Amino acid sequence: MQIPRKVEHQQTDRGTIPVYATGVVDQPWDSYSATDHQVWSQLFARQREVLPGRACQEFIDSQNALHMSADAIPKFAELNPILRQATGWELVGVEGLLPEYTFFEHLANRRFPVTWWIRSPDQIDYISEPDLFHDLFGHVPLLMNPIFADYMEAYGRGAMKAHGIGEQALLNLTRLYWYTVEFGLIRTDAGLRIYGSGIVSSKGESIYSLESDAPNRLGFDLERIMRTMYRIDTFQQSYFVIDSFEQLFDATRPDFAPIYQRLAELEDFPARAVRADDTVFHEGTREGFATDADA
Ligand code: HBI
Ligand code: FE
Repeated sequence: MQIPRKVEHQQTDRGTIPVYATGVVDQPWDSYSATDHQVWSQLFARQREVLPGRACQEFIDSQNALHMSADAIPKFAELNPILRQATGWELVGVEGLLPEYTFFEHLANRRFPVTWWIRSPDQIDYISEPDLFHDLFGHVPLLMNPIFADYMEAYGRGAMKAHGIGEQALLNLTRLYWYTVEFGLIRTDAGLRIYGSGIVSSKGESIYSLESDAPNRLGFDLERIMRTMYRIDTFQQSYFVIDSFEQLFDATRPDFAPIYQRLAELEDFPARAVRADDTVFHEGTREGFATDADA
């Protein structure tokens, strides 16, 4: 099998320049080095240490149902039959970040793009783009949950339409993805839990998102989220909390066009804002457990 390209952002002295891939590739599982498997194993074990009691139970159960383990990088060909059986989703290998429309089109067809390469040991604690660990460990498990799986397809369909409407509509939807799929929290009888992929694939943010008193934790509100900016280079300054995956899926039912029109006339909110009509959760338990997000 030909080994696909490793398409990464370019690091220049003027910062990171994104480089996009578009094709679908087979996972070159036999080409993974011992170091690749070791990076997976170390990240998997570290996250599975901090997530029980922090990640929602559906996430943990789904990862187990996919037989993911610290032993080795999972094989897409072994995950796909389980995933297809559960919700009709499947993984497709990609070389790196996809152009937005390409990405949305995959989601709309129940295909999740998973980067085939894994970060190098010196990127263990942070990598600016989605690698195999972020995608496979973080995004794939919840695709086993039927309601969340429906939400992801509905999101993809909505995002494809937003792409045709214009920049502001697309920005509104990208924020929705960011504050739910990537950095969402969910209420449970036992308290707030994590379901966002960007959080579950980061040890620091798995702890910070639930326990620090620095960030806001606000009740899910579609239009509030669509108006809220975000930063990609620090822990989140605000998290949005859903009551259930049903609530998330129901939010995608209405036609978004009138919402985009209304929001286009209104100002955006900084990531740190708390508004008078926000529902605020007071769950942070570690006083002053801040990070550079407060810098
Ligand atoms: N490409 N491979 C890949 N993975 C992503 O998560 C991704 C992408 N392209 C665009 C994109 N995400 C964003 O549009 C979404 O996060 C909204
Ligand atoms: Fe992601």
